Amino acid sequence: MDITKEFVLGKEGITPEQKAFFDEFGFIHFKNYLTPEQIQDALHAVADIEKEWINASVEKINGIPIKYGKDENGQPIVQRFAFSSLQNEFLHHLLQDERLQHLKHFLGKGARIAETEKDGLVINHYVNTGESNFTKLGWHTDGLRDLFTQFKLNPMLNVGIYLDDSPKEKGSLRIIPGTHNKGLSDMLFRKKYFVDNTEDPDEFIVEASAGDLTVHSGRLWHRVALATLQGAASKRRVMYFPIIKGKYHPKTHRSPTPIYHKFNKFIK
Ligand SMILES: O=C(O)CCC(=O)C(=O)O
Ligand SMILES: [Fe+2]
Repeated sequence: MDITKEFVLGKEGITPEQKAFFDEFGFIHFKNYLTPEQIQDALHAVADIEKEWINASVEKINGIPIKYGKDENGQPIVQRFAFSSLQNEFLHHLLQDERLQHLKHFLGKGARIAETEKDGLVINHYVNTGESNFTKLGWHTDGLRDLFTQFKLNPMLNVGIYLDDSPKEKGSLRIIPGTHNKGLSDMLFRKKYFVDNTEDPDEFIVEASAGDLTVHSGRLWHRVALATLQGAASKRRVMYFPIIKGKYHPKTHRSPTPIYHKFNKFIK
């Protein structure tokens, strides 16, 4: 199959071709999932939450640290949001779209969209400036975090919804296709987690447009490269939510901070 192929996520569900593509690569890209109007509404929702959290100096939501930094104009911004859909009606509503229910099919029976588990709906805001606290993200898999918190690996998907265009000049998501199927020792040791952010000869660059939706397996190796662009031109905002299986682990304001987040503050 051709890894550059892009799909449409229809109301009718996942096609056999889409399922086969995902099973082979551990990844799939759907074009134009959101309308331009929905993108604008989502950006307004993000701005509302941001204003509220900055005013109230919110440090954590349900135990997950909120990452702050400064934008291209030196203004304080939130660079990593967690549990956003619990803070905002529009974002909550966005996650109820019936098309998203079909994505569970990539994981199989018993899968659920996790709004109140893990970090909920995360929004990453990368910008490449001196005062930014989030410009890139080293090689990792998302599923390994469960080993620290639940002492086992659970099947999971991470679904991304793009709010900005993401050409390769903005760094972009880089994946190593097929690594979702390589077994535990590959998942543990293929790369140095988060520290290594160097190009891999086998990496595929996911160049998405605002409104696109991507799905990757929790076992797939991926990174976000540093943008070659600077300032406002490098701005990249993507929402992520997990689809998971296994025991229900909802979080509350009493939830402790998982250890892997203590390392996250070193990541710029
Ligand atoms: O921003 C992205 O596209 C990827 C983010 C990511 O890999 C993560 O938050 O685990
Ligand atoms: Fe990730």
